[in-house]
Amino acid sequence: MTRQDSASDLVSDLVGRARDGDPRSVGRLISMVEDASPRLREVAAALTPFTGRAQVVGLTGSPGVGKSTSTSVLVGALRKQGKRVGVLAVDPSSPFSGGALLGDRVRMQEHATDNGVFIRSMATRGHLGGLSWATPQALRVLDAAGCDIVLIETVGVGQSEIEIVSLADTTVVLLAPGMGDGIQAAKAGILEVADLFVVNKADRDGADQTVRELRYMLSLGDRKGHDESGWKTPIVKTVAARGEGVDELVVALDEHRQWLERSGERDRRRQARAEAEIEAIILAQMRSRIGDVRGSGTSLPQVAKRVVAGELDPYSAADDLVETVAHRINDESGA
Ligand SMILES: Nc1nc2c(ncn2[C@@H]2O[C@H](COP(=O)(O)OP(=O)(O)OP(=O)(O)O)[C@@H](O)[C@H]2O)c(=O)[nH]1
Ligand SMILES: [Mg+2]
Repeated sequence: MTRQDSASDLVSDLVGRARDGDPRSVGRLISMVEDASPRLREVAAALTPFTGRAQVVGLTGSPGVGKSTSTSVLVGALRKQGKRVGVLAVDPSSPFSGGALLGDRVRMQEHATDNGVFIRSMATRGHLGGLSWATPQALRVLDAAGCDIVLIETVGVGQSEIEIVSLADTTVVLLAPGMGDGIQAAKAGILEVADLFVVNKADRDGADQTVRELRYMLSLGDRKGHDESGWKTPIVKTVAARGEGVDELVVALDEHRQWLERSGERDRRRQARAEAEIEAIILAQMRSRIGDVRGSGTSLPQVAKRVVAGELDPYSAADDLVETVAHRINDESGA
């Protein structure tokens, strides 16, 4: 047996065991994609036939709004229905969350021994290739492992969160009363991406006020792909800390899943997701090859010299280099 054979056996073995629900195999596969293992391509190829089943749900909102608490009670409610659940907690790069992750782990402890739940945190910092690249791969692992639903928790309302949220079939935006969240959300464009709002901490004063503000803002917005295709963004009030409103949230998530299928919106979103993913892979490949092009004795210094000498314009020079890069990628994938 060649080394190549035993490597592919390992991957298909892992995929097989992950599909049987073995948490260690799921963990190893996610590590392989996270670390950009040399077998990444093989892993992706082995997983692909088993993907496309899971409903991917993104939960986002300001720090401390109750995402982890909500995720945890959601997991409990979904497990009661016999669903297999994956959780990706995206470790935020924001300094706010210093101790939060530990808290999350403690909270998630009650699910840690449950074989129908896979929980994984992913770091945004110092990540090879960046999170936008690793998260879809990790999602694919959980999807292939037979998760009916995968919850992705991300902090904040910034650009990178919106990026991650764009991986989801269903995007849940959490707000809490009195945090000025509504206005912030509108500013960050999060109103447009939300399929469902949760006003958590409804045990506090001002929850109804937040719901009203939100309704008002939703009524103003021209929200593409939502209203016109028949989805009316629900607002669910919860007290996640006491598990209140979670059943309503589960119902709303399921209604959105059904609507996605019925309206064709799910396929549209997944198409867009796949396009973005392929694009990201291409760009990453190009970028690494540009590194080669920059090396001494390669084409960049040479063409730059010709630009300086006035023999070549920089656009033509760039065209030449892009062609060189493309050739190298071709050669490599053909090899
Ligand atoms: N009063 C009240 N407190 C809550 C509720 N839900 C969560 N909390 C509390 O709010 C705090 C933050 O909750 P988390 O679930 O960690 O919030 P998070 O959004 O995951 O926080 P980060 O991950 O740090 O952004 C914790 O102390 C929770 O116990 C609720 O419904 N009511
Ligand atoms: Mg959290």
